[in-house]
Amino acid sequence: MSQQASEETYEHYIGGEWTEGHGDETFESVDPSNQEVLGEFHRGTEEDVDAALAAAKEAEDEWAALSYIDRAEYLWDVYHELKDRTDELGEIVTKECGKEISEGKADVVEAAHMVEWAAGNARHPHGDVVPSEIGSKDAYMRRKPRGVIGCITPWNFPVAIPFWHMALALVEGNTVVWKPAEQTPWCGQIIAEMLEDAGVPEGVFNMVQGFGDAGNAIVEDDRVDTVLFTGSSEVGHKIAGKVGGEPGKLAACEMGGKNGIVVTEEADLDIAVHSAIMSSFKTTGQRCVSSERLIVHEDVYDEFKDRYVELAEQVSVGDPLDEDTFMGPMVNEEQVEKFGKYNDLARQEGANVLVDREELDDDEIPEGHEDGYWVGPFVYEIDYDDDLRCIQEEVFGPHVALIEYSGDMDRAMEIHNNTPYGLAGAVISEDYRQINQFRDEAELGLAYANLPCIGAEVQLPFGGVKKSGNGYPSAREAIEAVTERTAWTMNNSKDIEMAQGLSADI
Ligand code: UN1
Repeated sequence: MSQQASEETYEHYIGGEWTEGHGDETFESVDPSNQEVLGEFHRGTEEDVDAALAAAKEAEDEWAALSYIDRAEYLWDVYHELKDRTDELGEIVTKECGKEISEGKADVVEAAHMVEWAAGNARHPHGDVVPSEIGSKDAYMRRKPRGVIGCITPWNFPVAIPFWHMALALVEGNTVVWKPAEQTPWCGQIIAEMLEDAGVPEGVFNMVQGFGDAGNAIVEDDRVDTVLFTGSSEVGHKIAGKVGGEPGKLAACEMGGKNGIVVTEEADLDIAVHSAIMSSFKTTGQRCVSSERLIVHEDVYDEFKDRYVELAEQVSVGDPLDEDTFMGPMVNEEQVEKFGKYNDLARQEGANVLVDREELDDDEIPEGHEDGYWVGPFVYEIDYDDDLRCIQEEVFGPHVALIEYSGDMDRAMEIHNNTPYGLAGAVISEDYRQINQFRDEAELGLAYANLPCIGAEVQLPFGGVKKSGNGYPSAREAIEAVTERTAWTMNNSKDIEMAQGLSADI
């Protein structure tokens, strides 16, 4: 696919074939910086998902019978392609989801890292040798593929997250049915072309473009052994609830957060301000790890506030392909509206607004991009109260609350942990005791010290606790969701001897 909008209507990839599928409807991929149409895509139906699952099921045994190393070979081709085409694909990511160009490229780099990690994993040991109570017994744990993995991925990392889900699942011997986000079908198309070009056997990898109804058909089908989901809390909770009730089926979901940064009285304020700006405004606040709560000690509050506000007023919003841009547009109108609603809610709940760039001035909007989904930072301070919705609910935008606290780290941790979520967070401090308290007490899947709370590397587990997720659909820990374990025990003697002192006499 070229970088220009095309006359072609793009198809699903099912059983090694490109197909229009069963439905008549199409949908468009739209550049959020100017509403230019980037391509038209067939919208998948339940019948298309059915066909993809049938293909995945049929390919299952042959794929599982290959060695890990043979399966990984296909992924190495994809790895080299991602490396060779990082700049080109990074621009496509930026065009399709609006994040600025260094982030577009980083998305592709992260995908390459994930594929490298998963393919390299093929040569790593895959089980545990376990001691037995009986000298003549061998015991060990084997991993086997689960079968068919259904993957549903979000628009904000349209290349990296699909590979978080799929690279390891494939190397471990599963077949895959994937639905890319409806906002980023172009990236979906390119990934499917890459796997096709790498020669992945037909049926092993299948892609159905579309919306929630197609996603739902994946979630509800009994042929799917594991559902991997990364996306909104609302959808993730439904999936976890549905799949959780079915024995034999697994769901690993990674959802949102209301991520906090604690700036203590011992903080280096250069690090604090820099980390907070990065965490709040990169990706225009649209990472699941973006920070919307800054919890700052009273001794440093005024200085931190002045410096943070000054920078938030200045961060450049603009054409995401321009290397000087810090924040691109939001992804669509719906996100802009949600951002506006939460800004209003904060006002109603008593916010003292410090930066209001919700609506940009005309001269801030880049020429030729008047139709983009533009917003700038919205920053406020608010007296802390447990019940305030604006500091409890995820906005997924550049909406940031400054919360002043007094007292010690116990108070900071109380405020920090008082959200339903537990994805990412950071502490900024020069005092190792405070840092260690944060490490030990923060209810988080990803915790940082003296860093932004974004930018995790793929070789670390990525996922949340509390309402941020169940299981890990991504990175290292995803092995638990895409493999089954068999505890294997073998007797090497002619006698039967039992553990726990159980008598074997008949
Ligand atoms: C997301 O926030 O939606 O840790 C994914 C990071 C990236 C992945 C973010 N590696 O910021």
